[in-house]
Amino acid sequence: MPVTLADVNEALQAAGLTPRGAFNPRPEDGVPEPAAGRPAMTLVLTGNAGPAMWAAFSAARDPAVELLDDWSRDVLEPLARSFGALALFPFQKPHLPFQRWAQKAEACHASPLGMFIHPDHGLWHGYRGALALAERLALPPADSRPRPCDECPDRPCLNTCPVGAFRAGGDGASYDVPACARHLDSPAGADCMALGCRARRACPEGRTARYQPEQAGFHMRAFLKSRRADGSLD
Ligand code: B12
Ligand code: SF4
Ligand code: SF4
Repeated sequence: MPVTLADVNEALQAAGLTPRGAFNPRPEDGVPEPAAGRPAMTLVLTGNAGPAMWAAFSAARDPAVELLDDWSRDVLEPLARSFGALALFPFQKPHLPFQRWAQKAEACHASPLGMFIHPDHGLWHGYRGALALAERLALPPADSRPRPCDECPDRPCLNTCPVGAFRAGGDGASYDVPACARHLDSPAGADCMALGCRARRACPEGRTARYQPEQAGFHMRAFLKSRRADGSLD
């Protein structure tokens, strides 16, 4: 029986991951070949939107000491092999253009913060990996819902950061990473550290998809740790 998108999505969900759309790539999309001489004909994205991924990760691993990236690799690599696919990750280097791919796979759009916004999940979603298949799977029509930011004249996300880390007109390129990291590393940053980025929380979209404090704190600690490691706090 040929593989279908429903088969792949079912396996992802069983592993605690949320299917995040799929598309049939072109060479300019830069999707690595699943096997030598066999170009990727389908890319299936996966990640988190809603509580499923955090529930699966925190049940399988101790979030106080274990890395989400390690769990993602351990879950996705065998799953990819079972479909003859290549597993790709947002954290692998050189960085793969996951956000460009997301725009082709789902109704995802760049927000003024750089993070992508989705009509259902707002800013509260992410990517844990993708499966590149040499087979061309039949896909549903693209979801062409518009960017929520176009109907948001006040743009509260841009004036809520206590250190003004995001500038109007930004596309992520104007995100002042050192200012953000220094704030998070100070007592005044306790609110962002415990509940997640205040600018992200100001967005009215996808409120029900907001990360719970346990997950929000986990991501913020991982972010601050990585900033310490790359010298952003020096
Ligand atoms: C490098 C990186 C960062 C860097 C630098 C960003 C920069 N200014 O360049 C730093 C470390 C600062 C960063 C921070 C964060 N990031 Co980041 N980051 C990445 C990473 C690994 C690579 C981006 C890249 O260079 N891609 C290569 C280019 C060629 O791909 P692209 O798709 O064409 O590039 C797009 C992005 O670079 C985007 N972009 C540009 N600048 C920025 C800045 C920010 C903050 C973001 C989120 C995106 C963004 O615009 C490009 C055009 O579409 C991606 C994963 C990935 N592989 O894409 C995650 C990713 C973009 N980050 C993500 C997130 C969630 C964050 C954080 C919110 C982490 C957190 N706390 O949870 C923080 C923001 C801190 C905060 N205030 O909360 C998510 C975004 C999910 C979404 N909803 O869109 C991604 C996709 C990772 C994931 N696993 O889902 N990030
Ligand atoms: S607050 Fe408005 S402009 Fe900012 S991300 Fe949310 S919908 Fe977009
Ligand atoms: S985490 Fe806090 S300091 Fe950093 S950008 Fe978001 S609101 Fe600003």
